[in-house]
Amino acid sequence: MKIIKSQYINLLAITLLLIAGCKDKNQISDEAISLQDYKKETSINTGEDTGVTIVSRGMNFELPDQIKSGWQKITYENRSGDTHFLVLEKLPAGKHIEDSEKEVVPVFVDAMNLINQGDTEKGFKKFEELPEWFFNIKFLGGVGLVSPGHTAQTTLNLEPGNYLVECYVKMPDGTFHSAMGMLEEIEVLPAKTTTKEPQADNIINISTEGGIVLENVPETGQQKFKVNFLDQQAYGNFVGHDVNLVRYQSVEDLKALNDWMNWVGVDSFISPSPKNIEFLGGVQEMPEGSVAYFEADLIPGKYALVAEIPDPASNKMLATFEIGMDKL
Ligand SMILES: [Cu+2]
Repeated sequence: MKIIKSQYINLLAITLLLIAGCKDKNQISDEAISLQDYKKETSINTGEDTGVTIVSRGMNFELPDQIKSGWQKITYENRSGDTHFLVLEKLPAGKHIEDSEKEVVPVFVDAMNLINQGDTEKGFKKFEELPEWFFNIKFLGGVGLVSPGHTAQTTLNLEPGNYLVECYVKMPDGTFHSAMGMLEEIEVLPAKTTTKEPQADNIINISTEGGIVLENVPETGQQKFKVNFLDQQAYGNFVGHDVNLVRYQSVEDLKALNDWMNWVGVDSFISPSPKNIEFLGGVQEMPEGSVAYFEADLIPGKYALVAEIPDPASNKMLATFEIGMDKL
């Protein structure tokens, strides 16, 4: 097996390694108990018409074990003090989070230890021990970045399967949130919802060449955005482009935002996120040809649509717009 079979390898390398060695079961026992209770209460919430709600109160996701496939409106309530997102990573058939922990995580722990010790070559060679199925994980959307105290809605047409649900924003010391408990599994059932594809007020096209293009200026109030993934590719941070809606105050804020969006950067993609930046959701990366929707309640102000890639501005993936400024 070649070392680099997937452009996602390094991202997954780091994100999956985190599971190991980091979760102190004693420390999180109280949280784990309450999460279990929550799951009991919500396991019947499979998202029929009303959609599914996922909540973070700390470094966690409270979510049902199973949801229906088809069009699903995911409401993500970030009740924690940190910025998060959630990306859905479809596992190959028959694979579960336990398989990742058993077959993938140890490889990454060993590899990253070697890399951290300065033996980069040996470290990367370690990745050859990854199981074949690891390279068949698919990123199929999710909710964009959401600032503390905000709730965001994203609607996806989900295909059945088992998914990892992950946030890999970083702690101030560089530890990924997935290592702190923000990695879960959810099963998308063959049974479909009766939910119809949403109608959008605004169209966003995203592509490698064109960047992020907003076809019209949104109005104030509750707005629905349709995101068309015209193509997809991996960037210098090993992930593909996505769309995140941001409210900001000044041009200086945009510079900080542009620097922050690259998780590979030592000082970037760390919560708390830059001041004066409010993340309002969006759609995580999806394959070429995919379509997804997100909603936001827009008040008069300055907004940007930004992708989670290195230097989004130079890739035409930091698009700004203003609404209702005359009403301020
Ligand atoms: Cu997070």
